[in-house]
Amino acid sequence: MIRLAISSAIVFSLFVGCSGPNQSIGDGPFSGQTLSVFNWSDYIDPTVVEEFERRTGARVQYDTYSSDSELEAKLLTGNSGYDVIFPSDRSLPMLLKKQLIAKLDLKKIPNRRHIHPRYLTTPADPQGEYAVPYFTGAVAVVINSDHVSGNVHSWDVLFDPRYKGRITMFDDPETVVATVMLKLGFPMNSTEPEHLAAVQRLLIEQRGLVQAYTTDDFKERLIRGDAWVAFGWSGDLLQARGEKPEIRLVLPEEGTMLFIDAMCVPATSKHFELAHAFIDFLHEPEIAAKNAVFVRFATPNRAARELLPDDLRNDPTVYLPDAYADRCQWLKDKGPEIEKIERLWQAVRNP
Ligand code: N2P
Repeated sequence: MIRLAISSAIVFSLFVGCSGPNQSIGDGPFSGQTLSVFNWSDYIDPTVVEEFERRTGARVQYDTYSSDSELEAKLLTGNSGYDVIFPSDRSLPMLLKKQLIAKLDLKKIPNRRHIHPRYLTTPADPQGEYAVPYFTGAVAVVINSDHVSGNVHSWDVLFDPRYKGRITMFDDPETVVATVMLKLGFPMNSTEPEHLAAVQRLLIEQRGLVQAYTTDDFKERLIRGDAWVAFGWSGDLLQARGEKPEIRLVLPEEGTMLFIDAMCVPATSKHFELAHAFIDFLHEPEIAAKNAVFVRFATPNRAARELLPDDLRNDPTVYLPDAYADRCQWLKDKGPEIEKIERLWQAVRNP
């Protein structure tokens, strides 16, 4: 986790109301209850969680993960003990199919009305009854402009031998393969053997340049100045830029992979009411906006977006212009073909 010192976050917190000084944890409609939350790392403003505790009297037990597979493994054990989780568009269909997610009571989530309708339903959840969108974003590249010269506009910089030992790559086979497909001009979700072979060759060639394969530690490495080129989630990369202004985010011209994460209640949750209260709270426009300032991903909450400081509301690396979004794609469920990608990754990582 990193602490953020984004000036707009501080300014912003001045006009987002907090509960009165007399209210402390212990009072409130859910006092004595504990809500167990399992979310991606660096994906919530901690003061928002505190505010929820103050208002409701509940305690929040907050754990984090850094990959879809970590969340899936936890849920597949049967009783994870969690009350709210944040699956991505890639995990959700599988979790639904295995009946691991509870149907929501949408009447208890009135703030859902602020969410742009385009995000409310998905083929896996056609009525939007199981998942409430949280944030959407992309994967991207950042460079440290003190060390990386030239007009960087492509995924190519991740494969540039001049930056040997200064590059971090994601440790996430499907995402890496998807973006290398785009770099090579193939369809992002391709599982064609010759496309996969070309991706594998390139990733093996790149191996000697890579400082670390990581899905969360790239941020600290960038901030310390150890990494100069990093592959990461767009919001996390922007969080790093907030700490180190020489960092520059590149949305590669070849396009990129988009994702959306949703909030769900696991079927085993024993705090159904409280879980709904938390999901609804996170979509109160002021709270959602405060959270969006912190995490730097795109909020699907239209009322919250209106409340953002101008620079963030209009940042094209957060709210992608249509012309760029048209070049981007979502992951498709690859079914058993996913094994091909796993084998490829084994060959790259464990030769
Ligand atoms: C937040 C990671 C974003 C989640 N640190 C990607 N699904």
